[in-house]
Amino acid sequence: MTVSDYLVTDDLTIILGLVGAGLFLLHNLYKPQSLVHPILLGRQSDVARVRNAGESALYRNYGTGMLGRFPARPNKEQQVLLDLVKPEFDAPRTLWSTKITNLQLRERAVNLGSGLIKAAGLEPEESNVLLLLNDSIEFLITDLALASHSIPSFTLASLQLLAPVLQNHPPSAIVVQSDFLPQLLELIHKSNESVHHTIIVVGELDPKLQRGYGAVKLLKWDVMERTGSQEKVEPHKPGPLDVFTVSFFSGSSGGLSAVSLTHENLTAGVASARALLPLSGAISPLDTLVSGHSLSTAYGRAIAYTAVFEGTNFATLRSSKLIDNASSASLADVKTSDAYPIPSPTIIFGKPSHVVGLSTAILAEAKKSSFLYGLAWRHKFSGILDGFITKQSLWDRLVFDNARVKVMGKGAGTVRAIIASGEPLEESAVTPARIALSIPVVNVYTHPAVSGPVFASHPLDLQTFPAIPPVPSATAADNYAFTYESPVGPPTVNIESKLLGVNDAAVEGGSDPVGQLWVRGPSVGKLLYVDEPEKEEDKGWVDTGDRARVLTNGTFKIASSGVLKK
Ligand SMILES: *[C@@H]1O[C@H](CO)[C@@H](O)[C@H](O)[C@H]1NC(C)=O
Ligand SMILES: *[C@@H]1O[C@H](CO)[C@@H](O)[C@H](O)[C@H]1NC(C)=O
Ligand SMILES: *[C@@H]1O[C@H](CO)[C@@H](O)[C@H](O)[C@H]1NC(C)=O
Ligand SMILES: *[C@@H]1O[C@H](CO)[C@@H](O)[C@H](O)[C@H]1NC(C)=O
Ligand SMILES: CC(=O)N[C@H]1CO[C@H](CO)[C@@H](O)[C@@H]1O
Repeated sequence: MTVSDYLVTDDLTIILGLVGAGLFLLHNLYKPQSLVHPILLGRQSDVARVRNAGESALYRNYGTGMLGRFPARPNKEQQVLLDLVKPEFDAPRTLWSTKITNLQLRERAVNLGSGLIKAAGLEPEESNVLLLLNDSIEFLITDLALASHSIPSFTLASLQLLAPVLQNHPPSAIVVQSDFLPQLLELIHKSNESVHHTIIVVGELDPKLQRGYGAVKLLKWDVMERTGSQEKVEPHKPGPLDVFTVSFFSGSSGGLSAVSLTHENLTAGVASARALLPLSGAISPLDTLVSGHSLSTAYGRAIAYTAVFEGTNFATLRSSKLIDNASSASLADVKTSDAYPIPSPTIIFGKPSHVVGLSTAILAEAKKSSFLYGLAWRHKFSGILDGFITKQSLWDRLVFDNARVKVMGKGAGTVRAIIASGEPLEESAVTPARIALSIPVVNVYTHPAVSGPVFASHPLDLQTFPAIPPVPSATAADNYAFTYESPVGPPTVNIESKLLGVNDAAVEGGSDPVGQLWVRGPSVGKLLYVDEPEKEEDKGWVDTGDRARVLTNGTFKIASSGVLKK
């Protein structure tokens, strides 16, 4: 053995020693800090000190406070719908397939509005117009045009409501996309309502149809817009307290229900939706929002206008189509926004099934392609127990990044939050989704009578209390056991809520209040016809028809299918 051999060994020892010391230091220096302090998560609502017998106390968002005023609009300038298209913001962005600036959008709305008054004979404060359109720029322009002239629009949460609405609340005019026109004419013909109808058609108009249904006035949307551009009509300026839309939906027992929304109810919904993400990650014009919620619903409308207000790119998923909707909210559905010339999505307003579809596929892919999957899962999981999640760890680089790219394509690098609502998100699906996606997954409770979110979980709240198996297999069937409760966080900034029919003795005894959920606030509309007679409004309170439980920290859980586990 030579002297240099010793030297080599010594070097190696030193290097190993240094590496060991380095790792030790790294581990201690970089021990993840909880993204949000657990004390904040311990008190998420402001709870009134007193409560009425048989009712829970009132709950409000902690940020709003019991004495605070609700932020009924994003800024004081946004009084009515058109104000959400900020005139001072002039960067173009893409809405579905159209690259457009705010001034162009405003001008198109003015032109169409003028055309609808001049050429279609609609009358401010007299007419009302049913929108039978897929989510599209035409929907948005029509909506803005009607709202600016104080002509309320009607929307249907699903096409099944069309026949009962035509029969019971015939509108003065209908804006319909051309592919649905034949069915619409057939329906009008059958319901003997043809005399009153003016129909404005988006897309190509088949001249044969005009002849077949003589009593119906068929006009082209394009022509209305063009006519209006030549002869402008002064808008009939609405006030924030005026009703701008009536949104029809099926009530909890399946009957026809409707809610009227004022301009203020919608600007409030936009203000609530903006507050879903932490200030540090607020929505900005650099974002691309993608939504799986139809503009024909109060929530979907608020999301679309949030995108308009923030100047982001925006498109909707195929499952949100009102007409010819064969799509379910699945993994494939998330990718349908790729069909639009928008940048890769950054924020997805989807459904729980979108989240589960994505995370199941990512975990399955990761498991298939990396032997480190189990180890990686355990490390990410232990981070979550510390309240910490990142997409930038070693384990992401080694295991999850590739799987995300395989499943999400470009979106793997760009999507920075998923907001899930519309169905219960099963508790057991949440942690796997956080590991798979490693971005905020916000669980939201919405209601057809409320624009914007009602309840929403804290985006950085990673707390999980039920036992989670450390390394679950990555298939949906054996992992996501059905549960009845999903925590949806505290009321959002424009909501106050209470539970009715609570057991006083149990609540005095310290149990969580459980009862019928009622909500009130600037983003809550006015119920017009309710399917069950006993559901009456009471000083702006609306019965959601859902049962809920409220936890000590002011977060709510909704019972799905009317059964609440005690
Ligand atoms: C329409 O009118 C015809 C004849 O007047 C009548 O038989 C039919 O029941 C009516 N349909 C509806 C849906 O009212
Ligand atoms: C909806 O908006 C109107 C004003 O536009 C407001 O008076 C009402 O309180 C809002 N709805 C509720 C339930 O608060
Ligand atoms: C479209 O279909 C999906 C799945 O069937 C459903 O969840 C969604 O609500 C529908 N959208 C509309 C606007 O009807
Ligand atoms: C507080 O709320 C969260 C939901 O945001 C819930 O998961 C958790 O169980 C609650 N924590 C406590 C200590 O009650
Ligand atoms: C996604 C989708 O099918 N959108 C359609 C909805 O309706 C408009 C208006 O007819 C079409 O242009 C869209 O292609």
